[in-house]
Amino acid sequence: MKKNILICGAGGFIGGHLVNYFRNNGGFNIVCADIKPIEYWFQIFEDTKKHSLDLKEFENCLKVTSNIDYVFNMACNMGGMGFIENNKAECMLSVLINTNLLRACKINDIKRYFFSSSACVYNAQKQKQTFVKGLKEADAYPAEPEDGYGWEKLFSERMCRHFTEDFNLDTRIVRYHNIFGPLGTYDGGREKAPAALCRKIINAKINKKKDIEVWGDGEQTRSFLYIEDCIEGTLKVFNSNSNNVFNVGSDEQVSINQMIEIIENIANYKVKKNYDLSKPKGVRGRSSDNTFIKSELSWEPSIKLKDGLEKTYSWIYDQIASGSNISKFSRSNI
Ligand code: GKE
Repeated sequence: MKKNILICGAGGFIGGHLVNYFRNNGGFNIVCADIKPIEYWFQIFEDTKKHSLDLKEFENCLKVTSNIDYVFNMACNMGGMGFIENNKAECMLSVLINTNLLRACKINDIKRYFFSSSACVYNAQKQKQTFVKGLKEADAYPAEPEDGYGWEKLFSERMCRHFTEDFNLDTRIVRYHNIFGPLGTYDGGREKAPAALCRKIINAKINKKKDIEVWGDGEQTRSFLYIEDCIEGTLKVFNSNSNNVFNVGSDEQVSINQMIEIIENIANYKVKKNYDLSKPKGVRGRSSDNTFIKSELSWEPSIKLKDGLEKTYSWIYDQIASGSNISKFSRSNI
């Protein structure tokens, strides 16, 4: 008997790649749900059942989880710092998605529930310097997460835990650390730094411009995880027997200026960096400590930042060169 899998947020970046993973690793009936109209979904597959509906509504959660075995909640209103710093209430409303999905999963007796949390839950005091020590899972407490988005993710992690403890709902949780790759947002306001800086350098090269705008002073540091490693780590955690929270992130920490240099080399085009300190900067330094997932699940990411950026740059270049600038990947209002 084929198992039935529901991917919430299937119209988005990570959700779309997850659907594709399950399509290529057969044996599942795949049900997709996303608030966006289907024509705006980043990846649309004929051989999946698709629902365009708002999962903040309990009735919709009940409907899509009926007769489902496994649920992946990849759905939330989010984006890079440019979005989450300016849409704190909207990001917190994603708590309705996770809450109502958990309630519906309990009623529909789902076998396992996956929640996509974020590195934005980590204590801000531990991210005050550049090239900080990698964040371990315990570093989320004492709690001082990113305002808005980070608090929702941390609260929703705890709700998952209590649904496991009180109602025996089997849950899995990962904290993603800035996932990037093709078939994601690269413009419009929700994009994160890797795609944004690829886009800026591509546009400078195409238009023979010599400079780009960089948010902050460029010395802030991050680690960035390529989408293929993200999917692999996600399945490692989902298929494990552990209800613990796991980092799914890279420990290859770089400054934004260093990432720009990697992209310049990919583009074979040097740019002058105009730093705008008024733009959203987020934390000063962040990276993933992968000790726990390595010891528990014998897994760690394997794709280097440079290799992931090459694939991402090339995909964004094709999008821009083909004139699909108004593409669904460069809109923020949906
Ligand atoms: N988005 C963007 N666009 N960021 C830029 C740009 C630009 O053109 N230029 C420089 N940056 C800098 C930002 O100021 C920030 O310091 C750093 O790159 C990373 O920004 P980001 O990728 O938008 O987001 P963050 O890593 O700060 O935070 C994100 O973390 C994720 C989890 O790791 C969040 O926005 C969520 O997307 C998510 O929680």
